Amino acid sequence: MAPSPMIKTEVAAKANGTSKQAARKRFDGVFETLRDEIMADFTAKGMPPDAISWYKRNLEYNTPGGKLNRGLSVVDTVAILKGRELTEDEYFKAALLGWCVELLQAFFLVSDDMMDQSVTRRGQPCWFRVEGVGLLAINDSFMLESAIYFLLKKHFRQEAYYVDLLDLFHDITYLTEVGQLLDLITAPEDHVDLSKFSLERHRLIVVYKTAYYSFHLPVALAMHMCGIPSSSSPSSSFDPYKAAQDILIPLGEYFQVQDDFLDFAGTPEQIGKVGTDILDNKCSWCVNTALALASPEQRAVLDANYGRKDAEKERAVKAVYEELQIRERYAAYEEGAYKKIMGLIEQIPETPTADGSPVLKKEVFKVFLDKIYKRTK
Ligand code: DMA
Ligand code: MG
Ligand code: MG
Ligand code: MG
Repeated sequence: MAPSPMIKTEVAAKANGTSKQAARKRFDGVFETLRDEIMADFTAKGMPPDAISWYKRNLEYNTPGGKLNRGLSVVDTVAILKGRELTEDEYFKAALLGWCVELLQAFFLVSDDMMDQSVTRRGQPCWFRVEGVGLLAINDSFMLESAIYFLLKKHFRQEAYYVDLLDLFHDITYLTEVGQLLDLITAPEDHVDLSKFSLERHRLIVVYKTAYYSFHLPVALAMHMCGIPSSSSPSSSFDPYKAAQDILIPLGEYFQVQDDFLDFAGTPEQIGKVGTDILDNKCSWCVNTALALASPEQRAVLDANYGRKDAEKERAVKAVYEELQIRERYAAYEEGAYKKIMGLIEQIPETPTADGSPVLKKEVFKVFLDKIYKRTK
């Protein structure tokens, strides 16, 4: 008997799952090599055993263990741009850049969890909450950041594009810090003022705090590694980095709206963290959408209960969200965002260059979009 289409799809999904697992395992293997390199250098500086085990634990607790979407996307993008399987050396270099993105993220997350007073991250206590860590986590976050520049120097110092990699990490770190600033000053802990919120303000925050480092950075790193020039030819005004950014920023905005929605609607088992946005007075997509729709009575409930560090008040806000059908609004937003981004991707030119150097490909962005579309974690 021929297998039903349903079973075929399940088989395909399983095969896909297995290859995803294999890709992750290979990528994890590179982390171990890089961690050993970082630790060998640290040890060679004459560090004592307690310092060695501290740094190692910091790296291991905070760097792997996430979804690794950002890191793996560097590898995927390099493979798509080259249009063939990567050599062992190319794979290692792409994965190394991927782990540098993950280290940058680890640096941001350790500090973000302290500033947001979060409880769990990736299904375990936030690093600063671990017994004996506390405020030392501030310095630990700096050391995660420094590991990026150690690795880049060790492996890319001789490449013509080394300075482009440094510029990218520096520029994007700054933009992300700007985003964290906007996020935090829009949501002061001791003063709730919902009139400061708007979807415009929200867009600005998420573009800076998430989109640049999560979406633009991995793709731009891969493009540099593949030798894509910043202008396709001296006579052309087409800049592939700008073209990529014009898609990746809206994509990142959509991703952070998902993060905001899941903070409200996801279970801790799903998302690996406990949502704190309502308690923390965050300028989240959910509250902005609710504010735009609320009746005067609902607005009064939001004003009296939002950002108050009180579980009962958090429940009152969530009840207003349900009344306003935030889940349905989100589903509609998601469909709209998907269509809009697909439209942008279709406009990317794929004209071959005269010298045969790699060009931007639509596939890079389609893979990204498919990875996050309808995500639940
Ligand atoms: C995190 O934003 C931003 C950075 C730069 C780490 P967030 O506080 O919404 O993230 P999370 O919900 O994961 O704490
Ligand atoms: Mg946070
Ligand atoms: Mg935050
Ligand atoms: Mg969040």
